[in-house]
Amino acid sequence: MATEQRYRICPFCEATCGLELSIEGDRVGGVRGDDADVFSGGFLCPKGPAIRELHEDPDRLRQPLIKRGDGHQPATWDEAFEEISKRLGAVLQEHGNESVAVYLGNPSVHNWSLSLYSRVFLRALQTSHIYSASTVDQVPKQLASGLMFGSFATVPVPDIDRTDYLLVLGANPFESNGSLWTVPDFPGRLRALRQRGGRCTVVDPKRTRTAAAADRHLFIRPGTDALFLAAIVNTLLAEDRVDLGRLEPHVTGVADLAPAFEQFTAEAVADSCAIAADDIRTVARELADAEHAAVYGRIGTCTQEFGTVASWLVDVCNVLTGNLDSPGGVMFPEPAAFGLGAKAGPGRGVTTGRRHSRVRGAPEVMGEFPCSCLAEEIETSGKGQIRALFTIAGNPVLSTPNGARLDAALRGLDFMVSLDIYLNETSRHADVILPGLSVLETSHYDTAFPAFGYRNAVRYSPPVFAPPADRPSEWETLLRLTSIVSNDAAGASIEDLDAFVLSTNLQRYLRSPSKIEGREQDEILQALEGRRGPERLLDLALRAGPYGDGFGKDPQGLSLDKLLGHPHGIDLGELQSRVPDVLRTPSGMVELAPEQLIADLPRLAESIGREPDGFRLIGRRHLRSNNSWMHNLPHLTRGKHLCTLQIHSTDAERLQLAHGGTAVVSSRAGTVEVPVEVTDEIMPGVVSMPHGWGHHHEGARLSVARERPGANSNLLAHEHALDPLSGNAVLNGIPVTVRAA
Ligand SMILES: Nc1nc2c(c(=O)[nH]1)N[C@H]1C(S)=C(S)[C@@H](COP(=O)(O)OP(=O)(O)OC[C@H]3O[C@@H](n4cnc5c(=O)[nH]c(N)nc54)[C@H](O)[C@@H]3O)O[C@H]1N2
Ligand SMILES: Nc1nc2c(c(=O)[nH]1)N[C@H]1C(S)=C(S)[C@@H](COP(=O)(O)OP(=O)(O)OC[C@H]3O[C@@H](n4cnc5c(=O)[nH]c(N)nc54)[C@H](O)[C@@H]3O)O[C@H]1N2
Ligand code: SF4
Ligand SMILES: [Mo]
Repeated sequence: MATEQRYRICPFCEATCGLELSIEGDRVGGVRGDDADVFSGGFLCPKGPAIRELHEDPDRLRQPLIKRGDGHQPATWDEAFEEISKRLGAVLQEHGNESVAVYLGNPSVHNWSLSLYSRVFLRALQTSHIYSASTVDQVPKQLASGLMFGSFATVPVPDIDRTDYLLVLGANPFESNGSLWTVPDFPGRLRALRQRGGRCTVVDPKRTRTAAAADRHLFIRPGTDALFLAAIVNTLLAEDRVDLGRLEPHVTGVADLAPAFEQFTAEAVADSCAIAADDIRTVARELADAEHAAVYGRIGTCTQEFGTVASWLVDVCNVLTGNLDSPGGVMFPEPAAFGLGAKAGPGRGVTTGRRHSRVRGAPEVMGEFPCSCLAEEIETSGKGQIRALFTIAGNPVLSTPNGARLDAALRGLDFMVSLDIYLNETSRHADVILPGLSVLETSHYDTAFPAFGYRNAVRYSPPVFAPPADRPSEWETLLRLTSIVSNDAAGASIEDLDAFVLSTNLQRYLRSPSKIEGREQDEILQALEGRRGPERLLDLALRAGPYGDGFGKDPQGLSLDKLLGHPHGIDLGELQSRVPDVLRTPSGMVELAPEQLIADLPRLAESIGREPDGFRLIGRRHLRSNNSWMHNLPHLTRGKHLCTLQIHSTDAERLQLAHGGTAVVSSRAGTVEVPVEVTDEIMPGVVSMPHGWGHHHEGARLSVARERPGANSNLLAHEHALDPLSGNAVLNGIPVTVRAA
């Protein structure tokens, strides 16, 4: 049979590698990295080729399921929507929209059908009960960026190919392949950095593969990055090493820093961080002295008690050393579509706390409540109690704190719908499960990640296989749900609703600075004819966007037609300086000392000298695993079991824990049993366990994963341990006790 080469951007992680698939008829022969991809250049990790196993996985759902009695039975799409219409309709009628909640999971950002159309569904639903994986992840960084730069989506990334000094805290891109930083082949780029004479320092309680490849690794006590960075800021100020460079006229708040950071000397924080004062000062001096330096922090700095302050201080260091928005420093990528839009003067900035959660009064951030509040909002009766839940590509039973409590709470719902491709720990509670298409049956465009790219580029993948005729794309599913929750008796068709979505998108471009500002709506609509769904929104966004053809204004510019002629993507060049245009703060400047963040420093100061009792638990990632949901793919699951408790040999010896034996780990939230892995790569006093495991639940359909279920580390995370500013869960630095089973 003839083999045909097809190209598909990998949807599994933020590196967004281009894959080359050999297609033999209706089967995938092989998968390799696409050497010609303008952005990833052939790089891939073991999860990329697993796209074939995902496509073929017999457990992957291919038709809706409805829960009847104890089990889930296959149903037609019409039956499934009818069931939702009937049962959700009853909940809405009796308890109102405020009784319906939505939880959005991580793949909803990697799947453009979901990312573009779940917004439409949420708008129609009009509930404040919105939860997502963002509050077990990156909200602290988005909040800090929002306060400094004026938009939650404006996060600078290291310009790694031009930097001389990279400081990495709480990230392990050798395993994760980067996050809030789209950087395929981080290992190769780090090697190149060092070969051209640059240096890299990694701060992490574990000597990770990233740390081992760096020039210097500093062990840090979990949860103390904000103190470490505060001492760097203190040193830069005290030693007069501040130089804002080109950014000088665009920064406000510098003078507020000195009094706020006076007490955070290297000496004051050294014991708390378990890093020598001299080492802290050395890092500060290296940052200041490097021609081009970049500081980057991720999961380890976000999912902790001081996540927002730590995330803020990362960029304070970048600004004070003249490295923000400067080549070789940290820069703001400019995506070809779905970006911020052109500048219209100072912006509105960001606000939080416009609402507070019903049960514990947690402030809304980015329109969401912390996902740690979900269980109590379901359990606690009263007006606004959650009676119905939609999960969209999420598995909160395994991914969020105190999964056991949530697991039990989900049983108490009147009605639940999961948009998911598996019957798993979370979706087993759903009354109706609506599956998406196979990744190979959908087109792909990354709506979010180009805003974090190490370089500007634009890429689109058409579907590899035609989807089965009777199966909707997820955007169509979401529009049908939109119609149901809108109580649209007339039954607007998908095409009508989609036309409405297009029109709202179009109005924004026509009314604000863009390549089509002030143009005639009909002229643009006519030019977009022939496409529907996400493709039509993309064509509009590309053409009205910064590199677009402006519908005739700039014939060389981008359009979807043009992009279709470039299966390996189009490179849009190195990152460019974008301040002040990228700023949306009320002052129109970089706000270096936002009041809300300065006000959190006394809480940080109180943590100095707090002695840890017992162990601190941290998380980790593995190349062959992806959060909770790729454990059913045989190639990724073979070999050494990944779900172990890593512990230093001196600690293991003291506790008489043998390598391969079983440890009992307890926190104030719960207890798990997990196999022991003794390693000197981890800091004494710290233990590490990956998340996303615990696939033993009855009623799930994960035949491979349940063979080696592992233990759920989130049974140890407490739903009340949060960073109060962002509502993000504390998943690293959890106090635990450890003993032999
Ligand atoms: N202890 C601890 N907990 C953590 C973390 C940690 O570091 N430590 N990390 C956190 C982070 S960063 C994240 S992002 C969260 C993730 O949290 P979640 O997003 O809640 O969990 P995932 O494991 O990503 O689950 C994704 C779900 O989407 C489904 N899915 C996959 N592809 C598709 C698709 O195309 N369509 C649909 N409809 N469904 C799909 C999968 O079957 C699965 O049910 O976990 C968090 N939890
Ligand atoms: N293979 C794989 N890749 C993934 C994922 C996956 O599950 N598997 N998940 C994806 C997702 S959703 C995300 S958000 C990204 C996350 O991407 P990364 O942020 O790179 O995530 P991790 O690999 O967990 O790295 C976090 C590091 O923080 C360290 N750490 C823990 N506590 C602290 C602390 O208090 N201070 C400091 N300085 N360090 C600490 C840990 O030891 C670990 O090395 O990865 C993405 N990529
Ligand atoms: S690093 Fe791996 S999972 Fe991430 S995009 Fe590339 S191939 Fe896919
Ligand atoms: Mo994440």
